[in-house]
Amino acid sequence: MEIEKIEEIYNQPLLELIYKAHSVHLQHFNKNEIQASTLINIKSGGCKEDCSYCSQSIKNNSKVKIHKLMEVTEVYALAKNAKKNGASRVCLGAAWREVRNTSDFETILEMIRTVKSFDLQVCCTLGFITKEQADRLADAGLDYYNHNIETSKENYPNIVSTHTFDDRINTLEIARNAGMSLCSGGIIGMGESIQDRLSMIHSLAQMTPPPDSIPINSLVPIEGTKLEDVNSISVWELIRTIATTRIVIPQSHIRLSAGRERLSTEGQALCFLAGANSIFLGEKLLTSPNQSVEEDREMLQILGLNMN
Ligand code: SAM
Ligand code: DTB
Ligand code: SF4
Repeated sequence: MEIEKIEEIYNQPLLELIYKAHSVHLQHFNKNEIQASTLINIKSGGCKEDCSYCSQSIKNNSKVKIHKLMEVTEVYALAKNAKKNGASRVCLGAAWREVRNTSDFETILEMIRTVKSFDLQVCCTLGFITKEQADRLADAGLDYYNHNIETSKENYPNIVSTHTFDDRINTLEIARNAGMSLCSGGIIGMGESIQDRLSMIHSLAQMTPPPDSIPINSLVPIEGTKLEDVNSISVWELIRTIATTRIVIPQSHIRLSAGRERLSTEGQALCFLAGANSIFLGEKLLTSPNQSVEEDREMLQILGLNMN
């Protein structure tokens, strides 16, 4: 779809936009179903990249604890808990620029097998990977590889200087060619223009096929990061972004991701009405808090949504 057409969709009257997005959603998904993934930060902090939003970059001054790779036994306990809470997928996140072929990589393969033993889907977000690593991850049973494009190609250099937008597209291709499903989306509320958001949606839509899972994060302004003082975007802009993504990319799961904690139940309900059908479940995202499992349970009950 041309970017001008995406712009028209984004700018239509809000209620019409939500109505159309909801209709598209119902054509492609079972109603009242929501997918839930639980994040585990298997390697925290100390990343050499300079992503300006990220608390785990050494180029930022946030007070995040630096931990080496977690033990497999910890992943076992956390995955067990995620299963108990009703998640269908566990996402293992590592604050790395890229995966190295040390014993850490073998440990990650073991973690993947551990998560799978609970009959959970597993996703990894480990930074850049080579073709050989992608094949080994897929062989270990990795279902999804997450690598967000974050923003538009045009805005990317304003947000990150240590790698490029095309580097990220290349990693996504490597993961896809190894047979894994893709999870890729971005962050809004980093000071980007509406045009940047449209361009990000356009880039996701142009992938063949688009990622199965599209996380829409709204910036969590973390103390010590370069973006700590950026004003939060309004929930209406978030709803517009979700609804436009739903209409342009009808068949993918759209995850209402970071930034959910600051939204009311009413705000989140509108995001679901606009086509979001996935959440992160659990007290913590990677380094910042998420809405609690108890609050999520209550919210899903009020809205009549079931986790699948
Ligand atoms: N290092 C890997 C990478 O960059 O792909 C994986 C970990 S990285 C922390 C995972 C994702 O978290 C990023 O791609 C970004 O979209 C999201 N993220 C990080 N900090 C955030 C923040 N402050 N607000 C919203 N999303 C954030
Ligand atoms: C994604 O798109 N968002 C998640 C996950 N994929 C890895 C991470 C959100 C991180 C929010 C900030 C933090 O907790 O540090
Ligand atoms: Fe953070 Fe990932 Fe960027 Fe490293 S590469 S600074 S972990 S977002």
